[in-house]
Amino acid sequence: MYNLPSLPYAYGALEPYIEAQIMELHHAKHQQAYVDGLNDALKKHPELFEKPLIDLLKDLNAVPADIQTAVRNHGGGVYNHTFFWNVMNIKGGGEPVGKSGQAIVDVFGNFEVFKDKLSTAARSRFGSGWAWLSVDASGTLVISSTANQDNPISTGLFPILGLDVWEHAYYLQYFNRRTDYISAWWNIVNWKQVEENYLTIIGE
Ligand code: MN3
Repeated sequence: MYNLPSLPYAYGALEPYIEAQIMELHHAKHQQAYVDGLNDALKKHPELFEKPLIDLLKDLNAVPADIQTAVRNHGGGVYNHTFFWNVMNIKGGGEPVGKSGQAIVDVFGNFEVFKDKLSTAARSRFGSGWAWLSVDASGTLVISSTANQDNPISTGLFPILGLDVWEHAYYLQYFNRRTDYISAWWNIVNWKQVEENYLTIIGE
């Protein structure tokens, strides 16, 4: 059975950029609901509890048809949120570091261009979803966005940074102003974690 993973910091740790109340609801209620939904689905095929969640998401077609949508939505919700908590830190912000920082400059020209492109992907995601920076099969960085709780891993990409643009992630503080939330979020991007994610994926 899956349990709610603990948040790597206190609910108020990302203030003033993300208020404690949002973080508490987002973690204790929303992510918990995804955990519960995933457990309910996997109970029908308990052998799948043995498989790492990321492996289920990598190959959703291999998941039994009767729970495929539930694993996609709830499993994605569990995985994405744990990923999201880790790519944020109040000591973050500024510019990307290390090899991933260099790769961002190499692929996008400079940090400002990259920031603008990822922000646009986040802003223009219609309805609920995510914006991502991923490594593709050739090792190149790509920006994308997904609907709902879909993760790029299901389409052969390996995410190193992700931004939740569901209204539950910002509405209590930013109301309808998703753009303001996105701008604020750049102040708490944990570039050290992005670098760790990148090095793991490229095998260094
Ligand atoms: Mn969320």
